[in-house]
Amino acid sequence: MNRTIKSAFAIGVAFAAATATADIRWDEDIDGDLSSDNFNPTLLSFGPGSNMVFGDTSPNPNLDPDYFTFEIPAGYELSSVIFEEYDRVNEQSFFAVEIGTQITDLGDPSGLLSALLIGSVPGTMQGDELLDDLQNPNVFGGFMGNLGPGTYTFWFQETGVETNYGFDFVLKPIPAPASAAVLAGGLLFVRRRR
Ligand SMILES: [Ca+2]
Ligand SMILES: [Ca+2]
Ligand SMILES: [Ca+2]
Repeated sequence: MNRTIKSAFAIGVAFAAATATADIRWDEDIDGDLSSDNFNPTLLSFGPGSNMVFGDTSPNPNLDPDYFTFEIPAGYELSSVIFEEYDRVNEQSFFAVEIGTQITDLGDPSGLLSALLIGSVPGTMQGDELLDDLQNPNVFGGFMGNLGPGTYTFWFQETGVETNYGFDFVLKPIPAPASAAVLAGGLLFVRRRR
């Protein structure tokens, strides 16, 4: 490889590495344990596109629940939640979300937007999309469509075994309503006819 190609390649690799790490918003191996206090979740800063969160949880010696909060800015929506990492195949881990900056009551699911068990049923395993399961959960709650602008607190825990896990929360611009697009097209058409 000549020098020019080599340096271009090195820049390409450096850029790829930078973009690959830029969307990791929290990694417990580097950033420490996500809050175990449901009233004071770890506040994460998310941006458009991919927002990855990696952690681990253990039932011993004390249960390590992980709570984190993020804001979906105006004009954006949560369009996908990918179960990026999960190193257990026969376990069911608990995953829940509440609107706002805390999980209000650990013993009462009625404050939750959605609560589900993930990890062992096809469609909820490593690499799978979880937004559909959040919409139609197997424990409690549910909602229609994508999650719009606002503040949300997520809760993940596994009471049986130690588990590594990772999620990718994808924020995308809210598409313009089809009727607005049709209207805009119609106005354009009228203007052109004049
Ligand atoms: Ca924790
Ligand atoms: Ca943890
Ligand atoms: Ca799914």
